[in-house]
Amino acid sequence: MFIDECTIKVTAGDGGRGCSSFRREKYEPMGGPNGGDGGRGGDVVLVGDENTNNLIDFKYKPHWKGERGEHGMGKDRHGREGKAAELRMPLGTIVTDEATGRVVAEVLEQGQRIVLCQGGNGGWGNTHFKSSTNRAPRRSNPGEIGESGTYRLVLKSIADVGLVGFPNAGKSSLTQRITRARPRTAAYPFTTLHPQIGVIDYPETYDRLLLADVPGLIAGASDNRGLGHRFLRHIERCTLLMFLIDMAGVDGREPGDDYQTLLDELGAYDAALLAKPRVVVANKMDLAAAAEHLAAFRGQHDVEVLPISCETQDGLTALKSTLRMRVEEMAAVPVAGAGDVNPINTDES
Ligand SMILES: Nc1nc2c(ncn2[C@@H]2O[C@H](COP(=O)(O)OP(=O)(O)OP(=O)(O)O)[C@@H](O)[C@H]2O)c(=O)[nH]1
Ligand SMILES: [Mg+2]
Repeated sequence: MFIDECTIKVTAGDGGRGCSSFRREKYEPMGGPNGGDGGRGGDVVLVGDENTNNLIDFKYKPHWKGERGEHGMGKDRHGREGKAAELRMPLGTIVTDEATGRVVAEVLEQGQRIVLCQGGNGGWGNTHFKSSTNRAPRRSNPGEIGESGTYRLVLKSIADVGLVGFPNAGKSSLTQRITRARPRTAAYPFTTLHPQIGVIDYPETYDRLLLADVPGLIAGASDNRGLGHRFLRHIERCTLLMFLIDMAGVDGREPGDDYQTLLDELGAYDAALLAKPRVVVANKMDLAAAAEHLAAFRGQHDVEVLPISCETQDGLTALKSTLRMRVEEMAAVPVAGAGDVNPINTDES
């Protein structure tokens, strides 16, 4: 199952208690205070993990706790620090504090560590309280309580190129052809039920692009027809959108209408998607009807169209280099929408 939103409850560990004790040895009367400090409680830490693209772990295990710090002990022994709770999150996870409704963190990079809740400090042992006037303090501090909270997680996958198209247009076939991902393909609509990310390799230059294969869109998706359009969040952060059109009209629709419908549905979800640069790709050019449809399409829409066939693999090399060129062009321009999310601990109201 694919989960891209859920709520978690986390609690960092409390600090350990400070200890109150006195040195006791044979022939050593009046030994001084020697109570150790409590250990710090374990933090709750988010760790970016590129090997997962799913929040399912958190759906089924919504409670996470940092370990309590160990209590201080006699003979000046300090308590051990509590172990942190490490939550391995897919890249692209946005974390909102339910109490304030504010975004507190965004996991973007492999290995990135974000402390979501801090463990409590350990309490002081009674050695800290000795002074010239009180040489036998009995006072020690309790540990601090660890921070806690309820957080909403929303995954918006990170990819350079997002695929947009009707069911059966060949999105997954194309993903199979140009990446190492192996999404299922079949001759019926809605084969793909959740987003999958594939890597397009450019061995000559060691470059790579991430491609997001998402479920198909249909007319009325914004009114929840088909799979709805909620999954479009997974292309929100793409630099470039690739519109894949079944140019042979295998399912009996007009390719030109398909393109318009896709634009309408994207706009209904979020107009910002229409502002993104796009590449229009005509698939299934190996089929007989395709050439004629392509000519008609070019008459209808004033966009550049790249003809390909996933079947014969024609045009795929050209497509790959176009994608790279367009993404690189955009890398020079600041991406709209990037930086909307504040990293943790920034102060702005
Ligand atoms: N003739 C021909 N058939 C193709 C081509 N590309 C894909 N197909 C076929 O079209 C059908 C649908 O392909 P998929 O890749 O599953 O389509 P999809 O867009 O991922 O579909 P959903 O996941 O259902 O949204 C499959 O039967 C493919 O074999 C092509 O270039 N030529
Ligand atoms: Mg598919």
